[in-house]
Amino acid sequence: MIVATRPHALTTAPTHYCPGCTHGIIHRLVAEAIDALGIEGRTIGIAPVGCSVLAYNYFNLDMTVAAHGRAPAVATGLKRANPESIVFAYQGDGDLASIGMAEAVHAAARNENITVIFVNNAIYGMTGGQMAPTSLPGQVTQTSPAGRDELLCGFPVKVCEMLAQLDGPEYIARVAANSVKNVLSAKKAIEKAFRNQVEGRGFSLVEVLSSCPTNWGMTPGDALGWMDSTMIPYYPLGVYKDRSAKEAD
Ligand SMILES: Cc1ncc(C[n+]2csc(CCOP(=O)(O)OP(=O)(O)O)c2C)c(N)n1
Ligand code: SF4
Repeated sequence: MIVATRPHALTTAPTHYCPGCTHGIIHRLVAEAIDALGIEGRTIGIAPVGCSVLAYNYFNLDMTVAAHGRAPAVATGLKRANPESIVFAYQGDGDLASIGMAEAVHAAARNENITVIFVNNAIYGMTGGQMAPTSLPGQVTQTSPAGRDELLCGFPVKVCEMLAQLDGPEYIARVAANSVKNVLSAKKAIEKAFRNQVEGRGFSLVEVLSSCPTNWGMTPGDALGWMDSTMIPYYPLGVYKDRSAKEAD
């Protein structure tokens, strides 16, 4: 009996991700959503800068790449020019919440009919572990060796809480990729974010809390535990905005 198989929307290429990195799980969840909705033939993905820049090698889809942070702007153009296509941006927290903040906020405010998968690992992974806008208070990074000092560096940006204040977006949710239970919830949220686009409902963003054991300086197991003990309490999981649920009330 087959209990699990590779989603068709993933290629067979071995990934370059570090052991214990949850980018791979998140790729799988995106591919499973695309398989489930039967949209592989019309889906276009946008790879970011950051560790997932090679996502175009792993998705069995039409893929393109955007300059740092610009994926929601590229997605807007692709979707408006090809309304039948299903367009998603896959972005890290350095990419989306730092240099790309304006693009993300305005795409949400415009309620562009696109899907954004926002992978928050609280650090700049690819470039060697610098502090990100999402690094936690007190978090040790290469550029905050004594821990993030909010008086000096400001407070972390809570993207879901911020975007949910806008009238524009259809669906904003935060999930995590650190346990079986959380991965199953993440799967549902990601599928909903794609289904919303198929149904023409508008902008959907799923923030997925993700691990970076390499730059956090932890074993893969400890990294998943740190997400439970420290990251999730600061970034509570849940649905922050869901217009379809409101309509059903
Ligand atoms: C305009 C610009 N500035 C800076 C960089 C360097 N850069 C590449 S990846 C990256 C950090 C990416 O971090 P994140 O988006 O959190 O993704 P992760 O690698 O953690 O998955 C930076 C600063 C760049 N490529 N382009
Ligand atoms: S550096 Fe961090 S985010 Fe990048 S692949 Fe390794 S564990 Fe994943």
